[in-house]
Parts: sequence; C-alpha cells; structure tokens
Amino acid sequence: MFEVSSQCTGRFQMIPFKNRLVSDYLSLYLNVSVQDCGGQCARTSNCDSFSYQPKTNPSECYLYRKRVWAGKTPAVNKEGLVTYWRLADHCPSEYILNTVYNTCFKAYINTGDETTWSRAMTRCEEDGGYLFIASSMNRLQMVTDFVKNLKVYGQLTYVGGNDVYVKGTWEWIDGSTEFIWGLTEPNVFEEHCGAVKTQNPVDGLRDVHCDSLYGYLCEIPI
Ligand SMILES: [Ca+2]
Repeated sequence: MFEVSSQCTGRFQMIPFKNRLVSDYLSLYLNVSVQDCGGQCARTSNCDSFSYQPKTNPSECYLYRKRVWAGKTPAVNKEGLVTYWRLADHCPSEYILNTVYNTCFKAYINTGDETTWSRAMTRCEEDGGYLFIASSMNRLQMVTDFVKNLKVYGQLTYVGGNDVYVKGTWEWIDGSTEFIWGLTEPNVFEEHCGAVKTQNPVDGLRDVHCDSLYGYLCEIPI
C-alpha cells in the first residue's frame, strides 16, 4: 500500500492480478511515475483504481472508474501492467468493519436479495466493492462469525471465486487462486461460480451454476 498526498489524498493497494488491461479506462497518462499516477487518480473524483506499466518507454498510467478486477471485461493482455485499488476511508452505512482484514462486509441474504452471480457482482460494485474473497480458512471463519451475529441463516450464498473467464482456472476477484473446496467439490464442469453455505462456510467452497438465484456477500477494502 502507498499513500499519495498533496492537495488531494488517496491510499492505494497493489492487488495480485497483473498483466491485464481493462480497455474501458477513463484516461491514459504517459511518462509519469507510479506516485504521480496515483496522484492523478486521487485528483479524479470518479477514479477508483489505476494500472501502471513501468517497463515501457514511456511508462503508461491508466485510470479507471471502478475497482477493476481479475476477469473484468473487456480486457486485453498487457505484460508488466500492475493494478492498484484506491482504498475507501470508511465503511459505507450497513457495512460492518472487520479490523483484522481491514475490510467492510455486508451480507445480502434476506428474502428478495437472491440473484445471479453476475448481478450480485454488479450490486457489490455499485456499493464500491466486489463479491467477498473467501480465499482462506480465516476468511471462511469470518463469514461464520458475521452470519452468526446477524442471526440469519441462508442457504447457498455467492462469493467472488469463479472460473467464468478461463474455464477450469478458478480465481478470486483479486486474481488470487487459493480455494478451500468442500468435500467432492468442484464437482460439475458446467458450474463456474463459487458459493458457501452460510450455516457452515468453513466446510469449504462449492461450485454452482452462475444463473442460480442466491444471496451474496460483498466486501469493500479500506
Ligand atoms: Ca458443485
């Protein structure tokens, strides 16, 4: 993470997914440093992430309207590109802060919230985040604790893992590839989206059909 300050401030975090240029960027700056690229993003009110290519001459700095993520389309391969997300200062209302992971969490698991995986992702994006990254046992436990506090017990609930973009290659929104699968999962090749059972998320992830209607878990890093 690095911080940019001058008249405008911003905090940015490098994320694991690399080498992919999302082609609907807001603007391109050439021959600036990574700090100046972050500064341009910080000064641009609707900039939520940027990608920086330090190796070309001139260097390239792309600003985005959203926090772009692994698998986001339209995207093209671009070697050496590193992506950073602008971090929020605080959780939006109705989101719960987790101070261990510096992330905000919200469960859309009430009756009427059920939707498809891609609509759930869009809904999380509208909040400024993405579908929850349940890439470790600690993070699966976090779902358990949060849902227990809510005293809400849903059924299957979408999280951000998927192999929508490269079939058979499962990844999280941030490009990480650690998956703790439930017993016998992933078990169906046509199931390309990740879900957990809110009663017992630590039993591991399941692959499900992306068009199934489920609740979902959103997160926003801070
Ligand atoms: Ca399955």
